[in-house]
Amino acid sequence: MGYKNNNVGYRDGLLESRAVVEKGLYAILPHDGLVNNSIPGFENVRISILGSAAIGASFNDYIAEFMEGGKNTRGFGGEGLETFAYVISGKLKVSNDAKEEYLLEDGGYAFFPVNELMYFENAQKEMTEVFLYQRRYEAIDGYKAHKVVGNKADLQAIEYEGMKDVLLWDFLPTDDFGFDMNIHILEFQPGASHGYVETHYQEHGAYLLSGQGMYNLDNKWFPVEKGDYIFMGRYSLQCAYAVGRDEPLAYIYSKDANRNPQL
Ligand code: UGY
Ligand code: MN
Repeated sequence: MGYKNNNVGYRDGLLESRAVVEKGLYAILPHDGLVNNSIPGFENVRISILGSAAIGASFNDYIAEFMEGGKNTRGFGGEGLETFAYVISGKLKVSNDAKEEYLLEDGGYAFFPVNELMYFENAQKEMTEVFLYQRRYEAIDGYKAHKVVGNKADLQAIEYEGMKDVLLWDFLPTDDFGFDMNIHILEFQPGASHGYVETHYQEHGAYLLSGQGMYNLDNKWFPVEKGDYIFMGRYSLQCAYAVGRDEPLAYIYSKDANRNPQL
């Protein structure tokens, strides 16, 4: 059910949901509960706000479907904000005020540093699905971030913490204090899992790209699948088992990095 698969109207059974929202701690927003939002600048785009300050996140996440002619000519981001876009499927033209243009296809991504607005245009007739992120940049003296544009297919997958059936892709530099966050994809083959229950300061917003899993948040287990969104707040216990039969459990997620907690 839900607007994303055009399956709206009355359902056969009772209303029910897998959603959990523990503000500030963690949340699961299942795909069939997402709603279509209107956001200034986005035209012909079906977009849903996922993570935001209202749920306890220090960032905004969105899932966007650019329909035919879908665009944003007003600019995504703004004063003090850094932005990231990942094309799940389709073709998206991304540009900036300097009129630099990038064509992103499946797996394509773009990070624009603080204050550099991102403009979008669907570059095909069919729908283009995009995960979007923005956050207030935390600057430190002597370092700055730079624009990064690429495609997942050109990145080296890393075996995650010695596990052959768990792969990690890092989209932004991991050795540059100019960057105060990173975006990654983690992919677990069916049956694979984290090696331990993580407990850490950093927060995540994760959009599930494929598969099914059992996700542990705060020592409770939740079934999740492709199209769901998970927010993990600071110190939220977290780990997963991939339980789908056919496809790996994979998600794209953000993680703040390279900064000392504010006092
Ligand atoms: O990078 C991470 O902290 C990641 N392993 N967390 C997660 O998958 N929940
Ligand atoms: Mn983590």
